[in-house]
Amino acid sequence: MPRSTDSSRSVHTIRPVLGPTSTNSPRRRRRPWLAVAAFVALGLLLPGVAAADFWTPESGGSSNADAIDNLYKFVLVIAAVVFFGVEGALFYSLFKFKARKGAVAAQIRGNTRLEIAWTVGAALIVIVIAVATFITLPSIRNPDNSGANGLDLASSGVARGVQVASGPTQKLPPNGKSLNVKVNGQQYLWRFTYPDGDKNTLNNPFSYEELVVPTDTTVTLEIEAQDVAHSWWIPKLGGKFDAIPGSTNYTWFKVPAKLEGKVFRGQCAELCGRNHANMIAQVKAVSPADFEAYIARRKQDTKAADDAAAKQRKEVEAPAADQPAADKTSGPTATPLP
Ligand SMILES: [Cu+2]
Repeated sequence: MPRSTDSSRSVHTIRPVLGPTSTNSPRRRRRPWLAVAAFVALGLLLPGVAAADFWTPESGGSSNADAIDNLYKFVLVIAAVVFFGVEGALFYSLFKFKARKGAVAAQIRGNTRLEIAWTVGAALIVIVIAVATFITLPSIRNPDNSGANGLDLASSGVARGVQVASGPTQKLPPNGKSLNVKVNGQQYLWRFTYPDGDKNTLNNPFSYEELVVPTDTTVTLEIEAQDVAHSWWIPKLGGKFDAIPGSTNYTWFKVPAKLEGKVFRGQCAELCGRNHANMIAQVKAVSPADFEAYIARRKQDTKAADDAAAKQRKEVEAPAADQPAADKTSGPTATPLP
């Protein structure tokens, strides 16, 4: 029977491997080291292959996102050194001091110098990470001034006078000027209200889902929600910010001029209901001139829609006022009640 032939052959092929002489062959002893070497090589290769976005936060759209990413990379390198150091020592000891059957383990008790060394070493690592974090934090939290090629926030134009200082929690650029956009999370979309330079906030241009911003311009965001908790997150432009009803969160970003035309995608990062997965958001970076044209177009569109609505209302109301006689003489309303 073919089955018995197979099994007898497999027994013959397994036996030499399990035999006492085979475990001592240099080829088999080298294998664990090969596995460790392959593991280390894979660990070193992966960051390059997967790029930074796998190991560290996405970045590239704004300097504060880059600063967050750099901080993560810094900590990652330290963590990698510690990880490979500890794992390397562990595997080295495992194989180097592997005891054979019947061997009696040496009884070792403490090593004061070694214990002090790894306590001080760990404390030093924490201090280095803390210092690096506190040095980097201002560039993450404090908005930068707009660049020379950004939207002219001080002069005339659609978005003139757009800086808003709305309290101690909102950080403004050193020159106090930013393009301040209100971000409102609602089940299940984002509404963006742009400044328009006048005091009437009811006629401000707005958009849904896509926020259009000028490049090289500091954009500050006031993040709110009108129903449940949402979370604003465009990964390439910085960290997440909760959008909470009754509370305002602030963040900022500045898209470099070279990224004109780029669209940064994100989506609500807080489970906010059954349509949460569709609550997408994107930020489109355009040139300052295109931004002004966009705002002008939004205003025009809103005005056209308002005018059309007013006209429609007039048309709906008009027949009742124009044809009172016709209604009395014919139709169901003319029939007298019994
Ligand atoms: Cu949401």
